[in-house]
Amino acid sequence: MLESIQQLRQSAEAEIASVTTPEELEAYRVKYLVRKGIIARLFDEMKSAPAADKPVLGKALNELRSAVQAMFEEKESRLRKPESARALVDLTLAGRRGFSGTRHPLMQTLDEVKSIFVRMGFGIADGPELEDDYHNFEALNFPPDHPARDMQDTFFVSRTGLLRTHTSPVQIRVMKSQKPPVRAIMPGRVFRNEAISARSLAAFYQVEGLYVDRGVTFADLKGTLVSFARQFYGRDIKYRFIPSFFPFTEPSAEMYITCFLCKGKGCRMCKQTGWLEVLGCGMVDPNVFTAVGYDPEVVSGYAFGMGIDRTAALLYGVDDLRLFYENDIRFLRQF
Ligand code: 2NL
Repeated sequence: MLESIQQLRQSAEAEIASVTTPEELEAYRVKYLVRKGIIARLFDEMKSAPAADKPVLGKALNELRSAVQAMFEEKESRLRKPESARALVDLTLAGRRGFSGTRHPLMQTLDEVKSIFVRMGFGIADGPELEDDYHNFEALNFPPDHPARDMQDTFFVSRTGLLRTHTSPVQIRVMKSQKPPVRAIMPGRVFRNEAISARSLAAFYQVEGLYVDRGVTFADLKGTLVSFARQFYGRDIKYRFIPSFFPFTEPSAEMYITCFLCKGKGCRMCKQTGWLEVLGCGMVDPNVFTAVGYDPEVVSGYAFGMGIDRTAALLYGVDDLRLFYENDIRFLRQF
């Protein structure tokens, strides 16, 4: 009888391993564990065994019953709560707030500038960041060895190949490929060999604009740029134009607006002057028209340029331009 108890234990172990459904588990229970099951029957049989064998048989049967009971219970809990179910969502937990990204502050600023000019009838033009000496300097009235080139310390990649120092070469390409009238802005990245600091970067964004037609005057320039500044910086800004120099415009000017932080009284942002420089501009130099094949006796035009990084820094009160490129999520989430 001891042997058949041993065999039974082996078959019970083998059978429990093949149980995969609650129905099979119930059949297992009925086979081994109920009052008329195999184990109960063995207990009955034991009663007719010789008295001397009873303690050993009883012990073996008790062990068999607890082992089968344990295997049954383990399988039962596993079937009721499968492994995969333990990782399922707990519907009683509070929800977690999802994190969605935001537009980068530089791109928000660029988009706003673009949309104002597009509403005023400007197209948007694009061009290569890797340029040549002709499009970046020569056609823009920077003669070879002219000191104006020193203002833009340039990354040369070969004798004439260079990273554009402004987006003006795009305007040269646009004028060379189409006849006047031309009215477009050119946003993009530009590169200068500057020592990187809170106030200057070696790679930054710029938007330039150009309007060429018969009879375009400095009054058109002012009207358009003042309208832009009012939409971008606010209805009630005051402005001033101060004479300046650019090789590709004559006359040239810098546009200032009253500091929107202190309203012109003088503060840290405007360095106590009450004025903020917002862009450079001027009437396109006749030499530029000649270079692109336009007749300066027939057409005239204005052009302007502004740095987006500086503009965004002004607008958002950011005091270090490098923050825009570190991509620290704690900084970017504020915009
Ligand atoms: C500034 C000033 C300026 C232009 C850019 C330009 C382009 C052509 C012809 C004439 Cl093709 N002018 N661009 C003109 C005046 C100023 O930029 O401070 N930029 C950040």
